[in-house]
Amino acid sequence: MATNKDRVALPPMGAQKTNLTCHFCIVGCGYHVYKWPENQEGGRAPTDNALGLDFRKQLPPMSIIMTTAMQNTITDQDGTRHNIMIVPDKQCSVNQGLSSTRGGQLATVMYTPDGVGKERLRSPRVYVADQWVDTSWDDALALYAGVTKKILDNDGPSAIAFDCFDHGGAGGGFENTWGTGKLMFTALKTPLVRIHNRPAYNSECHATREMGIGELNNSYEDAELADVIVAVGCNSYETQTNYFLAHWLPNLQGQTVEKRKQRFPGEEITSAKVIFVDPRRTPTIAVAEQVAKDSVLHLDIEPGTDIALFNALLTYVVDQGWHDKEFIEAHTKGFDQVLKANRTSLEDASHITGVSVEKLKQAAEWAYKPKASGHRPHTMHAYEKGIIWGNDNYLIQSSLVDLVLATHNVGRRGTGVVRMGGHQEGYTRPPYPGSSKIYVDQEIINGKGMMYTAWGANPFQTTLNAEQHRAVILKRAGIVREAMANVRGGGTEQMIEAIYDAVKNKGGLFVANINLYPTKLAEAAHVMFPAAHPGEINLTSMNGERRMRLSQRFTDPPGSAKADCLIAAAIANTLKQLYSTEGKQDMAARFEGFAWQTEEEAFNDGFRMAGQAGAGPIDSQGGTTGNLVTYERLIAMGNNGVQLPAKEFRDGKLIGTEMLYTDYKFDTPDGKAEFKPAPWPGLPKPVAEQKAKYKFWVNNGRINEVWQTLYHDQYNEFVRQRVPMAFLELNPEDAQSLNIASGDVVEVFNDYGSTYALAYLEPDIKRNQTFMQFGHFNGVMGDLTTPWTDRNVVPYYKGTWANIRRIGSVEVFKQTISFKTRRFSA
Ligand code: MGD
Ligand code: MGD
Ligand code: F3S
Repeated sequence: MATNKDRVALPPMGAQKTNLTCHFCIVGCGYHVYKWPENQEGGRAPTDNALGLDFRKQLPPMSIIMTTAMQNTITDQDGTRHNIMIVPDKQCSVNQGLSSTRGGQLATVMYTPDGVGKERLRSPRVYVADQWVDTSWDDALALYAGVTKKILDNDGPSAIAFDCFDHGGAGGGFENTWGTGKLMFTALKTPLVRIHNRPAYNSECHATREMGIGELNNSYEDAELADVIVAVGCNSYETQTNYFLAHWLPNLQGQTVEKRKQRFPGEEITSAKVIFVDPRRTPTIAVAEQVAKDSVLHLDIEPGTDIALFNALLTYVVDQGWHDKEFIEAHTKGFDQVLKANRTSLEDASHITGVSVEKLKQAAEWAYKPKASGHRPHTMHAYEKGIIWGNDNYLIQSSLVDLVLATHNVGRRGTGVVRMGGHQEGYTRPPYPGSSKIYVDQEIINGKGMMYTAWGANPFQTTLNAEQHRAVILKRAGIVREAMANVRGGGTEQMIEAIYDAVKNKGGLFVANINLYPTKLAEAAHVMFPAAHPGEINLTSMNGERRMRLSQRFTDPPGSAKADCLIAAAIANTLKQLYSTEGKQDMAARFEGFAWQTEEEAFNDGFRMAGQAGAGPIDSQGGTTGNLVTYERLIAMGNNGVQLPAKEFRDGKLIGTEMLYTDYKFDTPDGKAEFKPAPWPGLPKPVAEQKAKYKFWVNNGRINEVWQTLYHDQYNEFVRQRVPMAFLELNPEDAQSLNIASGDVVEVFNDYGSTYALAYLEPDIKRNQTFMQFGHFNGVMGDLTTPWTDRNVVPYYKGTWANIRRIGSVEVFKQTISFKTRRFSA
């Protein structure tokens, strides 16, 4: 195991060196990959190793971050074995040489037959009778495309469902969103599509976009320039780690004061401050308090009450006259109506949010009161899943951006109202042919749809109301499995007939899984296709400051795994062939345009051509930068890439855009930003019902060590030993009353479902509140979430209540897991 290695082989001079953007979170840290033959090793003198560092003596602190997890030995398809080392790039402006506990293991998760990737899909697989068997691409494609065609011909595209990624990084990228999008929307034309993290094909940011403000509008440097950062529902130390460490903390620690003075001459510059809006004292808050206690304010609101908070701050700020009247007058519309609709006193807000009037006033003074020099503070507002998956996504974002607009905290350096982000972005697709209001999970639960393809997504561990969703899919997929088992020696045609009969007449659902690993979806699926991730393929994506990079291929995918865009092409080409053979040229024509042999060809067809033609981004702000950006130019730009939209190519360099809206031309037809009314709505009924009935709020989300559904991590001893089951942080006094100790397994249950979790006592969790890790294969939190969504079908994943019951003690957990507080207390 990588974790047990006790030495690191240095890359020799001449080792192959390529760029890799960490394919996990939005931050997109830059890494270098060194690759060299297994039997070679560099020397310790700086002239003897490719890192150019002198290992003969103690290196100065932070010269390089290098751990054994950053090294691996891989085998290419020609049988040659190579050492690889994947180390953070000091010259990358994003991470400046830092790695996270997740990105620090990029080498470890690369495929090896006996390492983390040992369970990777290496060839297509079909479910025959009662087992998974490997098969050829031709066989699996004939079955998948055959069923698709039968349904398309007889029942139309609306019966063909997809749950598909829409982002950058692994399971995404501009190449792959284009490839899948072209298949789903131009060729198949199906509207029954949901995005991997929500049950419809919609945006996470309807309101801000309608208000004219795209959600990635500043640079990471703006966090270094801000006087105040308002961090709403984001736990950035654990979830956007190196953005927080390399750009927020230096500002909080006063290291950017000189830079700020130079950028804003004449302005009063004092130590920067941060205001956290989160019901929970997060590890991020604990870290910030460690380094700059007096500069941290925590507004520990009652769950789901952000709207009342922002409305009260808006009301107070305007009553104090701290708003920017000229900006409002010149560049916005709707201010007066919103002021009326959102009016909330500090006292009322205090009552709703549970935060004292004094604290609310202090927050307003820090963030919005003009400085002694008369200048308006530069206040950056950052938000993520605490409000995106919060109590009414649309209204919260409206109320937040209302406050931001009134105080002119957009379009000026050191400001911005931005998503902190989840994955990198990589959106480029033809227009979606349906209504963004189709609640796909409910359609499936209600028996609609005949086939369902999960593409780089795992709804079994992550969707809302997950228990019912899983139960229905398993049942419907079981009908198809039974029908398939009865076809013996009949060939593909007969199999397609049997499947079609099961989905048409018996309520069945044909399920395909296109993934790196089998995952829990294998319990339902009938066919699986093996995908490849960055490093095994070339892939472009952009990070949270719209910085686009190319991750270069440096090894082969396992077996016959392929880039998702090439899987989409293979499906389309098979369908084209089937229609041509039948003489249906009009249908065959729909599946034309997939003759790509490489990821680069898909990129040139998608990002470059479609971007140029203005394909509307749903969840990305790449802009229509079209053919300025090529693979060759991106390689030359290295790990610093270019911030989209790219403006020009000059002197061998791509020139990008640091901040949006500096010209105050917002994304509305008349260019004016639009205030939006957002009166406080209370909790949604199904959520309020659970709250009335059950004792504990089950807050939920991420922890540092784990990436998403643990698709790699579950095979990585380092992570699996730490987190073998979903953590449930709870208050020690609550735990005592339930006779629960750290390391106990507990049942968490409500009207929607029941799941198990690993109790982790944490004094910083308030009474009657808990925090459960989402997405774990061993304890699915989503089983407890209500099916409620807002008017745009955006879920409230963070809001549900449940009861807790001790199940028992698992000795191995108690013996091997540390239950030390994760809050870095002194
Ligand atoms: P992931 O683990 O990211 O979870 O939900 P998902 O997106 O379903 O799933 C990615 C899948 O793609 C994995 O199975 C992985 O093996 C596979 N994969 C990785 N790389 C590739 C690739 O290159 N190609 C292909 N084809 N497959 C690949 C996550 C979702 O969960 C998210 S992002 C959010 S923000 C939501 N958050 C959330 C929450 O906060 N609370 C609760 N309760 N539920 C939530 N659900 C949502
Ligand atoms: P979460 O843990 O989902 O992470 O990044 P974040 O949004 O930072 O939730 C953030 C916070 O919302 C929690 O601290 C929670 O207490 C708070 N919250 C809950 N309810 C409310 C509320 O009513 N109001 C407010 N203001 N806050 C509330 C998510 C991001 O992380 C995403 S989307 C992805 S896809 C990536 N996933 C990921 C991962 O799986 N692991 C790690 N380590 N990092 C990741 N980074 C990315
Ligand atoms: Fe990777 Fe950097 Fe995020 S190392 S997980 S992109 S903080």
